[in-house]
Amino acid sequence: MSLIQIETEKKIGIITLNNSKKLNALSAELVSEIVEALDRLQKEKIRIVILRAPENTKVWSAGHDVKELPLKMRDPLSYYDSLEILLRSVEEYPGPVIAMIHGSVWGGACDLIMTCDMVIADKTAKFAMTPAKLGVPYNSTGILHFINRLPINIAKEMFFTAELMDADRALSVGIINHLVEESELFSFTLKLAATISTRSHLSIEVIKEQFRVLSKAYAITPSAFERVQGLRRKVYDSHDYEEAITAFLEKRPANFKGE
Ligand code: KFV
Repeated sequence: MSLIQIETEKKIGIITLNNSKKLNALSAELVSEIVEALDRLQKEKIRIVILRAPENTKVWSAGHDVKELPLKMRDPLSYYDSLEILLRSVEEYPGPVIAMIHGSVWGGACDLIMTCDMVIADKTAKFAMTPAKLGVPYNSTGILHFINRLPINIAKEMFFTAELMDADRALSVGIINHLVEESELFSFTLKLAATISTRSHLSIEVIKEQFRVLSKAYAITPSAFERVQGLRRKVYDSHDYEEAITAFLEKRPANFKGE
């Protein structure tokens, strides 16, 4: 059975994450369905996509499937990790991908909505960036998504506290483009997408690509890159990483030692 639903309405693609039993955790299986859906919509020349969860869901997505993170000694967020594949596929979609948010958004799902081109949400929306709860050394492209979107002090607060940020604050710091009534969430998002669909697809496709290329135009030296990878490795080789993943699986708080 499929973990997502795909519809098209007035040449707008709508992908609904539909695995509420697993709180839409971004498992390799769910991710591959989303990536395939994006490929299919692209082939059908659908120029705008809305990414949503079912109505009345409490959790939009619980983020990376923690049960699929390596337990130890391996980079949990390397280039071919399913989350990374999904983020690139959203970034490279040749038209806007709009995140429509009702409910809470956790960890990798928070990175996903930061990677979407726009975010429309209602008051139930909440956002938490949780790697420090799970001892995860976040990856550099992921950090960059936040640097590009938020003031650095706000991004740091999200990463350091791993607390949920409510919809009003998320609007004021710029995570959300529009905060709308729950009853109007879908109609508002669809109307925004419909407006965009009257503009030049070609122009929008190229402008999106320009934003993507330019927002990544940070050159670092090979040794700086290797240093960052080395620092990250210290984290995923640590007691704390193994302890935090084990603690999640055992449903208990992690006991961090700082090593
Ligand atoms: N991965 C795998 N399983 C998950 C999960 C996740 N991210 N989140 C929840 N589950 C499982 C959970 O273990 C339980 O399984 C079921 O979903 C319902 O969760 O086998 P079980 O016992 O049925 P509950 O009971 O925790 O649900 P609830 O009390 O309603 O709480 C919901 C929520 C979202 C507050 C809680 O499940 C939660 O805190 N989940 C973890 C959220 C999170 O920290 N996500 C970040 C994952 S790490 C990540 O994305 C990245 C990239 N990173 O770097 O850290």
